[in-house]
Amino acid sequence: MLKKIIGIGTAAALFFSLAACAPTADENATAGEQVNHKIIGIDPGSGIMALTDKAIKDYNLDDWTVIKSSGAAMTATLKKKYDRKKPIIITGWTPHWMFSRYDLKYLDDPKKSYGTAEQIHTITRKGFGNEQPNATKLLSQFKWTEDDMAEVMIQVENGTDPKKAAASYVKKHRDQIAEWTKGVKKVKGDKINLAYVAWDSEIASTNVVGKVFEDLGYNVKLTQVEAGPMWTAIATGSADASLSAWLPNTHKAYAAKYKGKFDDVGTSLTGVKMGLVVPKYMKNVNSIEDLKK
Ligand code: PBE
Repeated sequence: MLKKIIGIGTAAALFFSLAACAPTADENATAGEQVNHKIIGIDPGSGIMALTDKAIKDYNLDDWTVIKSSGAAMTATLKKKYDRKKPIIITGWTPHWMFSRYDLKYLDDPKKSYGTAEQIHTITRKGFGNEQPNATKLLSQFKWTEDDMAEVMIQVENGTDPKKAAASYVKKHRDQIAEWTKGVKKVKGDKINLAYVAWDSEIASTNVVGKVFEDLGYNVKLTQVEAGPMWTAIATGSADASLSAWLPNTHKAYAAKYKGKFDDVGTSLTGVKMGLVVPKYMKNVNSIEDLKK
């Protein structure tokens, strides 16, 4: 009788130790096995999704799938996984607040699928520069750094309304705003329509520049659209300007499609980056090459 009880106990112990082993065995799995060969992507029209499809071809990652979602859904999934130290691979870009909130790393991209030097450009519809040289002056003088943008992005991520975060940035950086508005005159209700995509980086820039325009007396409209419609809006003239153009790589296809139908009036941020991103606790993967294993 006693032996039987011990027997059951042993079986139960074995069962539980096997169950406890499962995550350990998981740690020895390849990154592909750990995440079911799935990359958590963002909105399908974004450049990073097109570049990720290209990376899948460049690296022969035939058995991988890129999940379409949105910037917000992707960061929500990242939070869920990160909090439990679970494996995850996302499409990521810098500047983004996620790099200050979490310990993340870019996977090396030896084949340069995601390009090399990239900048955020300001574009306007054709003819806007002649019609509204004053507004265009501000648009082309708008320049800031990754740290500047992060100030706004982190506030928004912490729950501050983007308009309020932008206003507090403008209040705090008077010298910088003086540079952007050098030679720009005050107006009385001139209209400007800025089209943007709801990526955290562009929510920040568009709200800040919108606030500066407002303080100059402009009647500002911020129009939130998807990436494709954003480019179409500028090309067809239904929006005046956008601060959301990532060039030369990310939005290459859009810029080619609408060649001659928009004006590139300046670069607001340089040294931006894009690629596949994982938490640093995923020690078994450092390069996109490793995803083939
Ligand atoms: N992004 C952020 C955009 C540009 C800005 C990298 C998500 C894109 O992929 O189109």
